[in-house]
Amino acid sequence: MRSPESKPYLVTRRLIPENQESPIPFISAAVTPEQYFYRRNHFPYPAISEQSFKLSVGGEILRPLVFSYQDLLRLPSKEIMVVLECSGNNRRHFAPKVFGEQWEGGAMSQGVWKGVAVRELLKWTGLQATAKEILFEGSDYGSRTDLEGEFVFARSLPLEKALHPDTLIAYALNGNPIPYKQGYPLRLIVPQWYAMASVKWLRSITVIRTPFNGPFQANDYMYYPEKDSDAGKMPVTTIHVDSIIQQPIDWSVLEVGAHQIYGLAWTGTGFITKVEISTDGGNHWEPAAIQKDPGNPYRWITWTYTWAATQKGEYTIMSRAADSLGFAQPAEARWNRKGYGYNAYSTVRVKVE
Ligand SMILES: Nc1nc2c(c(=O)[nH]1)N[C@H]1C(S)=C(S)[C@@H](COP(=O)(O)O)O[C@H]1N2
Ligand SMILES: [Mo]
Repeated sequence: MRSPESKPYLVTRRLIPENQESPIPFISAAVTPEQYFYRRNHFPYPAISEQSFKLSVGGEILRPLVFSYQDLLRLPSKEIMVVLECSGNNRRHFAPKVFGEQWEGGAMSQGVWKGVAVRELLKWTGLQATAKEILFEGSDYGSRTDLEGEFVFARSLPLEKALHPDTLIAYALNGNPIPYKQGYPLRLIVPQWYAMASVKWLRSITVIRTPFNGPFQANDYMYYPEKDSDAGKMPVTTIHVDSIIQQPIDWSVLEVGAHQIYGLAWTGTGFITKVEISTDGGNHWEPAAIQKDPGNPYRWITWTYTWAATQKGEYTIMSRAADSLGFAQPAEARWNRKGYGYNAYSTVRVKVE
């Protein structure tokens, strides 16, 4: 284990645009400190101007409106602790290998977001009966390697999810304005969905009557189960039940004796009901003690297990979680061409000597 004085930092996958992981094994707080919050960007950071403090709402509504930052601060608000997880988290572990950022387990962070429910805004604008989806556009843009032209980062939500009382236009994180890299000044927050849905630097909301097919929706963030064809493609939506072993870290050397194995578990479907640990490569499983009544199902919970390591040797430790809707982590994740939704057992190898 690292000495307490050593300071971990983000794990760099790419610098332009910036893609860096949170040092998850060393994150002990429920709220990820700003300097350790993971960063996932498709484009260079957008410039912030006066325009960034205005949010326009248009499309299939009754009264098009522009809300200023100040307007939003005056509307009824909510504060929710939410885990944001990139759908490419742990992509690195897919076999056969897939293209894309080779994330390990740190494309994930947690914080308390404060803002106004989308449905609260729409009370002011009204909604036409033709409304099918709501489109959320960011302020960042750029080119892609697979398509001609320039694109803005934009995504839509089905009406039910957009109108869920916990789908927020956030203006604060952990009691402060949202950090620039996390979407300042306004960000959509979509609890329970992988974080591509939580559009940063939000500039406009458009209610639409036909399915949105921008590239971050129709090309990316689709599960393609086949290697050579698009057959069976399905949109990436809710977070798959998952857990991670924070300590011991992979390839640790431990002394004979008792050790705490601990980590996190989370899900986008219901809440965590069980975490189990194996210290023999998945043959036998024992329940871990899980954090009870975390208060909300959108955050991760912590768990811990006391391991009596009485024998010298090499061990493969695994964790697996299950949730209240009956989902459980599989031994092997479902392979898909773009490498989304990985949630197989978390594994670390240690040596006891
Ligand atoms: N405007 C905008 N919003 C965005 C993205 C982006 O590139 N641009 N990336 C998305 C993806 S894929 C993820 S995983 C999260 C990352 O959020 P973070 O950088 O605050 O950790 O933001 C989402 N929202
Ligand atoms: Mo992501």
